[in-house]
Amino acid sequence: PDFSGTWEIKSSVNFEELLKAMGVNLMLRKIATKAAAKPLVEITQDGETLSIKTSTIVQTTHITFTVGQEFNETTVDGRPCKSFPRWETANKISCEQTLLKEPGPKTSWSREITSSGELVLTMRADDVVCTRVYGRQ
Ligand code: RET
Ligand code: NA
Repeated sequence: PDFSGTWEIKSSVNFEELLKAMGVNLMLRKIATKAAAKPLVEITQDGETLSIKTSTIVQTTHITFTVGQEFNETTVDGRPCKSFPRWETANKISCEQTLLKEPGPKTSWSREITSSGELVLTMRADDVVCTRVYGRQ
C-alpha cells in the first residue's frame, strides 16, 4: 500500500485515556491532547521503508524504519524504546515496543491504509486503545 502523503486528522478516540494509561499527569495530558487535535502527518515511502513526521505545536516526532527491522523510537509520552514493525496484513503495519529502561505499560502502534484510502493509526498502552483516522490533505 501507499502510505505516502500529507495527512490530516478526521477523528480521534481515547487519546487522553492512552496518556493516562502511560502515567502522564493531568496538566501534561491536557496540553498534549489539545496539541494532538491538530497534527500534521507527512509520510514518505520507498518500498518497505517509511519516514513519518508528526508535527504538533508542542512536539514534532520523526521516525524512519523498514518493515521487518528493529529501530529506535520513543513512546507517545517520550520514553526511549525499541520498536519492531511487521506486516500484520498486506495493508497494515503493527509495531510492538519494548522500553529500554524503566518498567511501564506495554505499548504498541499500528498503521493501516483502509479500502476507502484512509490512514488508521492505533496506539495502545496496556488495555487502552487510541484510534486516530486520517485523510489525505
Ligand atoms: C508533551 C509532554 C510530555 C508528555 C506528552 C507530550 C505531548 C505529546 C504529543 C503527542 C502527539 C502525538 C500524536 C500522535 C499521532 O497522531 C506535551 C510533549 C504526551 C503532543 C499527534
Ligand atoms: Na495523530
